[in-house]
Amino acid sequence: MDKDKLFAQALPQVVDFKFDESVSRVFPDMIRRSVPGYEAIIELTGSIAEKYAQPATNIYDLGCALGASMLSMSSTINQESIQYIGIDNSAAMLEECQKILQPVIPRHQFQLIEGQVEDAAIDNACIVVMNFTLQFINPALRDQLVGRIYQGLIPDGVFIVSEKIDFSNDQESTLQQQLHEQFKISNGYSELEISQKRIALEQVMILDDREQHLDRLRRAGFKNAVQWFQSFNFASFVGVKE
Ligand code: GEK
Repeated sequence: MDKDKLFAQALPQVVDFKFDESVSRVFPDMIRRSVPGYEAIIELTGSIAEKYAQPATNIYDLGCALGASMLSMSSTINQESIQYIGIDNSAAMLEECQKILQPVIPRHQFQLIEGQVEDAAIDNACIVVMNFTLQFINPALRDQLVGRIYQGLIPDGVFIVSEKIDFSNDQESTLQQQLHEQFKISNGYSELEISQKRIALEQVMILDDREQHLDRLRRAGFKNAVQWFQSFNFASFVGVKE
């Protein structure tokens, strides 16, 4: 696995972050060293999924990147009639994802689609996972997308959404950001890497706070929606369709 050094040198100009080939090559290292609780969320996605898996249905991983959530779910769910559908708009990510899933999930049981999650058709779903991807979707389109996810779930289906979150309280926001920055420093990122990455993400990653997430889930129809995880400014929520 290549080490993430994308922002290690001073760049003449920091451009908006793109999920291209240079990112797909270092992605596992980048996400583990940048997202506190990432491994726990991925592992627990598998555990939650085991409870909600239903035969002859679909499981969607929206913004699947290298397929970590699908891998985790496939390790806990043992149902051959389930179809895994990973959607991502980065060809580079999907190319790597294909190589990772191929030896683990039978070929007829998964499908990778290159496209915008905003346009994805979601149906007959027992589980929809969106780990760290809603934050990259245009905020004006988020309600509609979560509404379509709700519509595409079957009864007793679950939506898992994990995100970097904002805080309505400025003091909490500052402290959580500082703790996150320390997490990155402890994981070997320099001040320069942290600040250049922050600039690269500024325009492309727009955060919601906990209340905005829970309100959106409820507006979409999820009467039963909770936050189940938090590690500094990273959180995960579930909505169950009753
Ligand atoms: C994991 N879930 O390992 N449509 C489709 N894909 C998109 C869009 C879009 N509009 N915008 C961004 N992406 C994974 C990690 S990474 C999170 C997900 C991160 C894709 C993008 O190409 C990338 O692969 C993924 O969403 C976000 O749990 O890097 O912080």
